[in-house]
Amino acid sequence: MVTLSAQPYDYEFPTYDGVALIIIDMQRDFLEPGGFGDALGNDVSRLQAVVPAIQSLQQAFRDRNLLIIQTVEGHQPDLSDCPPSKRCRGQSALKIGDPGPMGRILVLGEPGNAIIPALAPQPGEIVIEKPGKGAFYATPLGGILQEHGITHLLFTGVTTEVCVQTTMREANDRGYECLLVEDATESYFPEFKQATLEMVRAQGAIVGWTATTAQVLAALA
Ligand code: C5J
Repeated sequence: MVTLSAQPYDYEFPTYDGVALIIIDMQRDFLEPGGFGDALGNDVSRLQAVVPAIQSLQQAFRDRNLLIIQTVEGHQPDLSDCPPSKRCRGQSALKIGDPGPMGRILVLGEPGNAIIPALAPQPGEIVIEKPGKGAFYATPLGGILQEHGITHLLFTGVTTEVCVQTTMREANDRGYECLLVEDATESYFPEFKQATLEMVRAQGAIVGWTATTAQVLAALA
């Protein structure tokens, strides 16, 4: 059994092969000016801070040949998978599907919808396209995890309280042992990030564990 020092208590996994790194939505649409996050009025520069931590986890998983799954939030060009409730929410000038400086906002295949170059997947690595906030909804993620025999998920990415937390809760309900990497996730709202860290590990890890990148790397070493 491998023991990873975490909160609220040690996180344990039987084999490295059963652990996957999940990198949520590290896309230009959320991290760069002119994308979806910016259109909603957020300071997107805040999210850049976690890129080095995610890079170091990505490298550690690549070095060990362990499963890495990235997600991207985006919609089909005809917006058939975007409910009007989602498109209209926020009353912003630029809505999902509108042309922006990086192409159409939150549309799959547009330049702004791509994963940032610093975290670009290597050939063969899995990228899940998702129309919702949770990565299990309307995607093949569940089947892929089962095929690979995954039981433990390490979560990173943005934003902590929206797509990361939604996916972590979906995974927890499906029986996965989930850990959120504290300094590898970020929010436009620092207080929401802090609240998320506290709520997932409260009540004896009711949603899951939290640990730092250094603690995860120590367990992988
Ligand atoms: C949002 C996300 N915040 N990736 N998406 O709309 O968290």
